Amino acid sequence: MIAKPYARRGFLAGAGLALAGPTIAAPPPIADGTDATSAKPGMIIRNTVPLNLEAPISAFAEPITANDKFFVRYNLATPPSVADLKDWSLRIGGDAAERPFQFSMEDLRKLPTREVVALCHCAGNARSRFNPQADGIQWDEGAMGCARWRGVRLRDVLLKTGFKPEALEVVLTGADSALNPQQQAYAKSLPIEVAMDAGTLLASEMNGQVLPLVHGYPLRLIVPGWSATYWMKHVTALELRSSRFDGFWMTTAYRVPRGLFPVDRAFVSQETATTSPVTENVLNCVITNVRDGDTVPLAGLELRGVAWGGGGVQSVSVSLDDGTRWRSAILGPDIGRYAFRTWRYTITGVRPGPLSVLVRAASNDGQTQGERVRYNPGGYHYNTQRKLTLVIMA
Ligand SMILES: Nc1nc2c(c(=O)[nH]1)N[C@H]1C(S)=C(S)[C@@H](COP(=O)(O)O)O[C@H]1N2
Ligand SMILES: [Mo]
Repeated sequence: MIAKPYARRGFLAGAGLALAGPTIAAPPPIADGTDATSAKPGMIIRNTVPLNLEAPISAFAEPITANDKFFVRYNLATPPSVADLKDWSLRIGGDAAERPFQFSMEDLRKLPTREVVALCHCAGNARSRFNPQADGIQWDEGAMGCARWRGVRLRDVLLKTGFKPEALEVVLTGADSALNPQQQAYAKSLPIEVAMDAGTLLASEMNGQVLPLVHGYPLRLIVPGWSATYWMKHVTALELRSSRFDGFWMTTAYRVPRGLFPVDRAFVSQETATTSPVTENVLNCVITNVRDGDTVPLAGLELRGVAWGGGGVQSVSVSLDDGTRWRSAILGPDIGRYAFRTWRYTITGVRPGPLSVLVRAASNDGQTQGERVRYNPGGYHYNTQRKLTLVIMA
């Protein structure tokens, strides 16, 4: 397949409305993009081109992940620079749009703002735990972060443009470009109902700061509860379509065997007989204060971590006898259904020597993390209950 970059097609090519956008506040220095790796000390460098930085597990000691400890994921080689974005605008069109429109940052500022605390979770997080090895970046558990996002509702933007009853999907395109001309621009579609959901935002702030460059300056999509693959950074175009979008990043990448990961709301127009698109984040948890094989003192021994997904965390439990008995961990405050939920568990009544620990979460929608690894070739949605061995010192 010779893939045409999506951004060169259709209405985008002809959008000549060159509105001189007002100046957009500059992003904070960690985001100037010139030296992103050194500007985020302590990150695990998985790749430099494209830039892929993983957070150390200690970044999740708090339920909100700091901007300078927030993972960075790019699919394409060349993310835009601040200079590339100086004439930024958001163009809206497509066959199902009532009237094509071009928003400047000033136009967007006239819309009411909303805030949401939500987890940005790469569907390939913890991919390195699949055996046999799955294709893609071999993330450990740090390709995620939970932030407070502020912006406008995508819904309000779409209502301004208006759309026809046959609108089926909204395609979002980012400003980054590929090195290889055969590679398609990064574009993802959403079902119109998800695009119109009151929780779906176009965010320009992250944790009270102007959105950092590497996190999508000046505007990125937030889809609470859905995989970060949809959270388009540097979003420059929205296309309202009456038909299924068949770009590479929808039909080839980010797909899982049909039925392997049941979801609450299927993305019906993107289903095939054999595969489904990755959509909702699955129920999951991690342990953040100890790693497998750590030697730890017996006195005051506590496990801590975060859990998420499955429409909200109901409980987290720990087993110290390979799954025979489970005891409840103490949950931290509920800061939002799509946010991290912190948990902790005090270990008592154990002896010095090796100790096997299992942790699993249960969700409001009735799921419990299982022992079985749901292997899939793309290495998505790793969510097996967590297991580690500690060496207890007297
Ligand atoms: N423009 C653009 N947006 C993008 C991507 C990208 O490559 N380009 N990658 C997506 C993927 S796969 C992930 S996991 C998240 C990562 O967001 P972050 O870098 O802010 O952590 O961005 C998403 N949005
Ligand atoms: Mo991702």
